[in-house]
Amino acid sequence: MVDKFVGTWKMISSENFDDYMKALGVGFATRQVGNRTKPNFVMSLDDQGTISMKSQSAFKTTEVKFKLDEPFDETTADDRKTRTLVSLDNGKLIQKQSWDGKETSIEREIADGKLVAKCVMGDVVAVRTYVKE
Ligand code: DKA
Repeated sequence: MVDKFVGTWKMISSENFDDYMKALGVGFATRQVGNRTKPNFVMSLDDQGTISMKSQSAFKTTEVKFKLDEPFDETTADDRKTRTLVSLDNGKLIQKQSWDGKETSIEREIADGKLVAKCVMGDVVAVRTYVKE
């Protein structure tokens, strides 16, 4: 089921990301870089069921390795230290990050051959779209 997400994806659009970063508490300087950066999202899956998700850019490369439904510690690109859980729900890959009593989710789905990442923090939603390289 996660196979459809595997590959290298290049970001082509990003909507409302500045507001999403503000809602996360990201400072001005990092937001400026975050708004300018067009990362690649690289996902792989090994035969033990371990998933690797990388966000690669000139600004920063981050990688997490995990199994579905098994919580793990993550350090995000903006340096939050989160407890993270990734699960599959109706074909969507849902990444939930919790830190300091807050929670955000990144819901990824494949729509029309594109990978769409919906980033939700409270009532703020950003949508980032990727195409396969
Ligand atoms: C995505 O495009 C979602 C990325 C979420 C990053 C949140 C913090 C970034 C701060 C520079 O896959």
